[in-house]
Amino acid sequence: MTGLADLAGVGVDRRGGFTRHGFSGVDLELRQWFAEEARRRGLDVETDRNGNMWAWWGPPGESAVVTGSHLDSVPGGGAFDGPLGVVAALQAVDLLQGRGFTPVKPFAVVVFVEEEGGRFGSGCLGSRLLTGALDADAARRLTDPDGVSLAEAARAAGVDPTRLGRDGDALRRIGVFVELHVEQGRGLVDLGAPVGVASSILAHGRWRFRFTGEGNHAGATLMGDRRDPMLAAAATVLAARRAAVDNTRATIGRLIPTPGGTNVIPSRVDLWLDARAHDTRRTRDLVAAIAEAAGRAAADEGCAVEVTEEYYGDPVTFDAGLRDRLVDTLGGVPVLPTGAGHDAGVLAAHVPTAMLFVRNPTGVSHAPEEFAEEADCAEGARALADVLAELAR
Ligand code: HGY
Ligand code: MN
Ligand code: MN
Repeated sequence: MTGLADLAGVGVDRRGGFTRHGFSGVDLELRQWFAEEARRRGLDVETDRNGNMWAWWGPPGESAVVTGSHLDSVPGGGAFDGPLGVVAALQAVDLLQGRGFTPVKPFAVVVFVEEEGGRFGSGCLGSRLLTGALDADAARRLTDPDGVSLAEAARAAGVDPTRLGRDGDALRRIGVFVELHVEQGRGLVDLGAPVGVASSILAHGRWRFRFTGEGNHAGATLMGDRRDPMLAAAATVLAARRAAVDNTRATIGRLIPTPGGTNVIPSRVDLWLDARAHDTRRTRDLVAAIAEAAGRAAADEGCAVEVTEEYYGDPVTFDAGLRDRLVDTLGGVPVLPTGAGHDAGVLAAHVPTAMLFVRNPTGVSHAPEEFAEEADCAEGARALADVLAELAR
């Protein structure tokens, strides 16, 4: 897809894949690309108080038909998670304009900021600020690994941090939201279909486990004299694996020792748990079991542990009427759940929301190997155009 090719050189991570974080220099390049692409199509671009970008086809208005996704990525992420939804939205505008279609309802393409939470740790940052799901003061205090606050980063990107917060005007403008996304899983592959419609999203959240012990010398400290937080952290990683049963999911992809020297017993180890399940109770039970194991492991090593919830999203069931209307418009396509969170999942609590998925041949995502065939991406853009025409007429 041409749009994705435009972005192939933006935010390339030397470890593989892409690292594109919100309000970063890379994000600025992505924003400039989106604004140029939108203006080339005669769309009027504005940035809302939370840094989300809106490209309006015709005058902004309430009850708009809105589509779009995000451009940021996880560290070392793939090329499709997020950008495919934005590129497909722009291509859907091309298709509709090519058909001589003019939306009767207000119509916008949106790019939400920092959906992955890769920089500030809080997922769906832009959409949760917009809906009020994330408190503005708490957001302003978020910091990245270098200690830069969201307020500082937003200001550097031209977004006034004092205005971050619930945006009732923007929310009222959304009549319906449809997000196209590369499937993160093998549902469509196994069904042999290029496009599908989402039914639901797992409950999911992120918790920081901070283990503190006693920093010391790797050679001069006998094993029996240590209070090594790395051992408690390691035991917790294994406990998370054991606790994740009955289709619940526990992942620890990020673990940071302080100070992090090869010949240094760390004084502190931070790890982050991503936990997911079909409902809130099972998600919180999973986290509680892992936290209990962490407490035991810390005590065994003469260490302490502090667990902090950094983000939580309830399970989502998409609007059944809208879901079925999309399936009908597309002549009957599969309906399938997802284990991945999305801005659409945040908006679903406020406005009728739906998602379209594009087949991912391997199902792999959040990795450089993430992929979707050109033909399936084009099929997705056509499906999105058909759905938007149906909704905007
Ligand atoms: O983490 C997720 O599920 C999404 O990709 N942000
Ligand atoms: Mn993602
Ligand atoms: Mn995504």
